[in-house]
Amino acid sequence: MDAVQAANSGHPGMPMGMADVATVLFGKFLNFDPTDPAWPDRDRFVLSAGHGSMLLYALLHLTGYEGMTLEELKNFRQLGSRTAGHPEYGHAAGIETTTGPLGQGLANAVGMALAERQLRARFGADLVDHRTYVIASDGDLMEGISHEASSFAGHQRLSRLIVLYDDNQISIDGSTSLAFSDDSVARFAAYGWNSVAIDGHDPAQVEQALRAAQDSERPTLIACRTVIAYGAPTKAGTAGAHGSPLGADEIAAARERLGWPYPAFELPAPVLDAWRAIGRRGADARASWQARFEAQGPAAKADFERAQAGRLPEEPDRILQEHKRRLALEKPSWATRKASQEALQVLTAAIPEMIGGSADLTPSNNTDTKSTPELTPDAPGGRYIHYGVREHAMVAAMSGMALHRGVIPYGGTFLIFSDYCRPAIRLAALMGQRVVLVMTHDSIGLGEDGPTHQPIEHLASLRAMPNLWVMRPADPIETAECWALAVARADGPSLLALSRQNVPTVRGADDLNRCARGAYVLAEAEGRRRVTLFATGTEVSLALKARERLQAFGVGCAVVSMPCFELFDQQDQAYRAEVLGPGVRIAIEAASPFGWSRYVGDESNVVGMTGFGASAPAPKLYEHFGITAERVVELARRRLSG
Ligand SMILES: Cc1ncc(C[n+]2csc(CCOP(=O)(O)OP(=O)(O)O)c2C)c(N)n1
Repeated sequence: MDAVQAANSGHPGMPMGMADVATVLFGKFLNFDPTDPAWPDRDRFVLSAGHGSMLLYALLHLTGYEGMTLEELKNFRQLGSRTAGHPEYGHAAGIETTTGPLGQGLANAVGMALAERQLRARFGADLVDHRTYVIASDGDLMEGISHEASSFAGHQRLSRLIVLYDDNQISIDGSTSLAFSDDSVARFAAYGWNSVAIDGHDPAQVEQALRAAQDSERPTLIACRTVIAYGAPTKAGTAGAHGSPLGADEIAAARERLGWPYPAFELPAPVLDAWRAIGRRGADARASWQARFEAQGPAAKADFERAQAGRLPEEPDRILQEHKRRLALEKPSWATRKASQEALQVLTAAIPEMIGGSADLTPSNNTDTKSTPELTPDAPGGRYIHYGVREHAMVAAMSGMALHRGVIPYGGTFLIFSDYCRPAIRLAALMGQRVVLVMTHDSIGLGEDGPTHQPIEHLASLRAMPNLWVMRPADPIETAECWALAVARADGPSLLALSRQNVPTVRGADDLNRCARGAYVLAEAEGRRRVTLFATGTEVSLALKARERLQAFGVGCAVVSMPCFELFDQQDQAYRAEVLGPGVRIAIEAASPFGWSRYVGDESNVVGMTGFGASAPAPKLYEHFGITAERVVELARRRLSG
């Protein structure tokens, strides 16, 4: 309450209401060591009710995390402090994830618990034997993603997942009864969870419930009935304590009521000593883990360390080199989704950390391979996850898996359904996590399923997201290259937009990863370059056709394949100028022209889609919407003469 008051902003209610629960959890259960916050076998703690961040900062300070000084607590929510409003991953040691948008943390935790179990099966319980704890609030449970994530966790029987639900019956608008009358305990029981209700202010009940959770064969929900802003004389139990400072008078009265005579930010030695002792509690566990680790054979040790560090057994470009050479010889006409599966066959065989999955579109996304057997409760070491029709939880769980370390998650759905998981994609980008999204059926080219399934603005809107690589490869070779880039990328998510319809192989043999620069001249002009055609994905072969015709008219025309705007924008000025070239520039992409103007000047220079698609076979749709070589040629000639 003092830190929130000092910041004159923040949420005092939840930290005060859940302090009792957190004390039991940190004091008696959570396995952690502040001197080694990244110890791989630590228990994970996710504060899904991220607005209550001051609770976490206080706990990190009390238990002795080096960077979390009293100064940081005094600078809560200030520029440059470690104590951001919502605890973002990477801001301070001891913070496992960010959970600004309610429900995300809970779904991240599901991924962490899944990663833990997969790694336990792979490396053995000597090295991997921890739990994932979550504090979640009413808001977390109201959000739709909590259903997807918890239903999935129940199905997967993630028994090491333990959620402490802050059942304080208050949210921002007032009593939760305004909008929420679920029986949450029954709801989670119906998901197949071990689900109980307790008094969150009774430490004995908290301890007993946590004890029972340790042995459960199911995930556990402990609904902790608490009072928001416990101890504040007039604001406790009210929405007024949720998200505003309590005020000086209320704080003084709360001190009196709680029998806390010390001034703000002063911690009496016996209290601090007791907490620091809690912080030291995990040192022995970590030391015995270290001893078990040292006792492993050299190969197992190296493998474990490599997986934890996110280092690959070999550069993906090298892993795929032979595959690319073969493609260049055979020149298959595959859909890029099929090309993706072929690249995945090679990658997943070589990289045991890769864990695939799909939100119930496996036969469409082509995300399974010979090396990825199903991951189920009975086959926990599997490498393929049937996420069910749960796109949002899938991507959030993948972020949790990536944050856990040790696995590299990829997962598929249709590109159109990026709308259903966009918040989780955004957090993967914000947190810089290696998550690979396999998004097939990437344009009107999907055909008969029609406009509800045809992405239009999706590429543009995803390209607008910072730190997300949106890649739309043109052919099997580019698809392999984009996969290599996505898997090698350790500091952020990548999205592969892949086609349902076949495309010819347009690239030749090349040991270089040409997609790495985002765009490159695929076919240079014969004679002076007067026109440059820019295209991505399935429209690259169309651009090549248009180029042939223009060249036949004697117009020097180059085709630039542009699989990734983000990577191209990072290139130096000279390279960009060389690729962009002189003269007329036209872009071709069966999607919204939004965003292309920075390369081709004006959206009227884009052959694309301006409205929604339609239901018909793909070739008919391309013709109907005028995405044809003829139209490109016509536009180029108009621009040349204008
Ligand atoms: C997706 C999302 N929507 C809205 C918000 C804004 N918000 C923050 S906390 C909160 C609800 C607060 O109620 P509860 O979760 O019960 O927390 P408590 O009041 O108990 O602290 C809301 C709507 C948010 N953080 N994320």
